[in-house]
Amino acid sequence: NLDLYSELKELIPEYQERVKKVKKDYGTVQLGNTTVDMVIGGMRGMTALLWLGSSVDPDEGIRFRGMTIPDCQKKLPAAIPGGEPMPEAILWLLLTGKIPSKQQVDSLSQELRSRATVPDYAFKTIDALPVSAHPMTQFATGVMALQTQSEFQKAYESGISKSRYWEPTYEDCMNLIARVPAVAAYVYRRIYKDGKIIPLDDSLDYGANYSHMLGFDDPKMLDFMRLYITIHSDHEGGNVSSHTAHLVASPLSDPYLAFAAALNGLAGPLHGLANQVINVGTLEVLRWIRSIVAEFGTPHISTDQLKDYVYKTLNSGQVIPGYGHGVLRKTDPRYTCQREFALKHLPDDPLFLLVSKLKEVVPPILTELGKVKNPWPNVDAHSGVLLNYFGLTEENYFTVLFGVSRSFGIAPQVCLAL
Ligand code: CMX
Repeated sequence: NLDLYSELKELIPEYQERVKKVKKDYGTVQLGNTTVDMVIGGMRGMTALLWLGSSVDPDEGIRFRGMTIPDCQKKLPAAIPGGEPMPEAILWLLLTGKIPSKQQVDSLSQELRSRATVPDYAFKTIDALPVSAHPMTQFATGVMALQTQSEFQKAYESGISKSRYWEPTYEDCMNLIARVPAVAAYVYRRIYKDGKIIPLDDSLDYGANYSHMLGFDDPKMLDFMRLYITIHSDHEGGNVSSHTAHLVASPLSDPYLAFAAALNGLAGPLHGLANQVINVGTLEVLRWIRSIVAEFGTPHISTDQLKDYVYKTLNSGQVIPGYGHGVLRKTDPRYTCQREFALKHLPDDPLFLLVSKLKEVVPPILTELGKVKNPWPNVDAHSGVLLNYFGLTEENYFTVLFGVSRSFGIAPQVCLAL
């Protein structure tokens, strides 16, 4: 099938049958014991949700439908020869479990562009907020304005059969995914630029268009945006944004409501669970790196100076941002692929060199503390420096990029969990 809907129309009834059979055949099988630590730790280490799109192994990191990030980079279609996987391809993979052809991905790009028109009142709703409102508040508000277009809500009110819930849900997911870049880009332009909307370019794919609408047209940035959205799309069900969307969608709240709730979770650094920290991680990392540069007056810092700074941060009672993880016990593959991107495209950037040096200096010091379960870098240790290199320097906005990406991972949960 060239279009995703036709593909899902075949797959979803089979999937629904499979889930029913698993329930019937294995419904009473135990999946583990619940410990006090698990409960206090916010379900950490507990198998608690059916999560189709991705899984996170402590040693290996994320797999999207069984595929590692290097697998995705090798096998998913790219927009340019040798380039990064396209977000459209990860969406197809997340929803169907199949690797799409370039033709299927191009058709999905076209479909998303055709759905991308944002009603003017969504921008006006954002305009009602002070420009000083946090970018995530403005973004979530824009998403709630889009909710008025929910197809699921209309279909439910008109009495649609339960077995067909997935169809208007799918419509909502596709419209939502198609429209969030324009809303998110507007938030950026409104806060940091001239407030003028840069229209979608019909010749560009999803990731490239988001970068273009933000105002960044460097081909390398376009490709980084494709990679960024792909690797941030999902991270199993234990992280706050994915988990929240799943929870909010369960009483049949439509995908807009579920996604807006997820964004509100994404915006909150104070709930205390590891995955909630993901969302402030990038921001803190770049600030921390900038604070190192400010202290020494240059990004060219010796290993000893850097060690001293890491100890100084720890001694002041702070964590080293970008290091450690609630689940992972090795270097995050999302860090590694961004490092490889940097090595290919910006090997001499002084902040990248500083990030590389930190990777040598920080783990032994964290190991020395004797309590840190994972001394290795996570996804957030890298993304900020790459965005900064391409000119997207406003750290407060970074969580919005993460939010746009997360709309992808939510789609399989809400379409297939019904
Ligand atoms: N720097 C200093 N100390 C750290 C640390 C770090 N990077 N990572 C963990 N520790 C400390 C913890 O604070 C904890 O100390 P206390 O017992 O004194 O409270 C101890 O080591 C044990 O923690 P843990 O079990 O290894 O880690 P948690 O699961 O509790 O927390 C996380 C995970 C991510 C919150 C933590 O590693 C951290 O704060 N890292 C820095 C912030 C960061 O990079 N966040 C982004 C995470 C990205 C992601 O999840 O993908």
